[in-house]
Amino acid sequence: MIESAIRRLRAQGLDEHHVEASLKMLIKKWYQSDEKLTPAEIRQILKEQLVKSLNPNRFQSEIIQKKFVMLVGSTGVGKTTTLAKLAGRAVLEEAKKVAFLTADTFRIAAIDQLRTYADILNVPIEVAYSAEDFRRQLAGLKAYDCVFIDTAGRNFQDKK
Ligand SMILES: Nc1nc2c(ncn2[C@@H]2O[C@H](COP(=O)(O)OP(=O)(O)OP(=O)(O)O)[C@@H](O)[C@H]2O)c(=O)[nH]1
Ligand SMILES: [Mg+2]
Repeated sequence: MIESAIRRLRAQGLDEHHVEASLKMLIKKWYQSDEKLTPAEIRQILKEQLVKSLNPNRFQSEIIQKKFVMLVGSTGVGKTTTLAKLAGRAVLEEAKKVAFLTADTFRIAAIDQLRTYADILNVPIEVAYSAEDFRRQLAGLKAYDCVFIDTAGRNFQDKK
C-alpha cells in the first residue's frame, strides 16, 4: 500500500526530495500504528506531510523597495492579483509613487483587469504592445518609485 502511494507521488511528478520525506513519514507512522494503515490514513499522512513542506512566501516589504517589479509565470497563478496587492500596499501603506506597465496584450480583458486596479489606486497604467514600446515606457516611468510590470501567462508545459 505504501509502495503504491509512493509510486503515485512519483507518477504525479513530485520532486524526489518530497517523495523521500513522504516515504520516511509513512514508514514511521506505519510502525507507530503496529503496521496497520488504511488507504485513507495513508492519504491523510501524505496530505499533512505535503502541507508541512509548503513554505508560504509572505509578502516581503523589500519587494516594494525595488524600482521595477515584474511578475512572470504560468497562466492563472495570480500574477496580476499579486501585482495589485503589492501596488496597493506601496501606495496605501508606504505612500510611494506607483505606476503599472503591462505587456499582457494576449489574454482577453487582461488590460481591463489591471486598469481596474490602477483606477482604484489612482495610478497610471501603460500598455506595451511591442518590445520597443516596452523599452520606451520603462524609460518614461523612471521617475516613479515603483513600477509594477505584468506579463502574459505561459503554459507550464511549454519548454521554450
Ligand atoms: N484563492 C486565491 N485566489 C487567487 C489568489 N491570487 C489570485 N487568485 C485568483 O486566481 C485567478 C487568477 O488570478 P490572476 O491574478 O488573474 O492570475 P494571472 O497569473 O494574472 O493569470 P494570467 O494573466 O491569465 O496568466 C483569479 O480568479 C484570482 O482572483 C490568491 O492568492 N488566492
Ligand atoms: Mg494576469
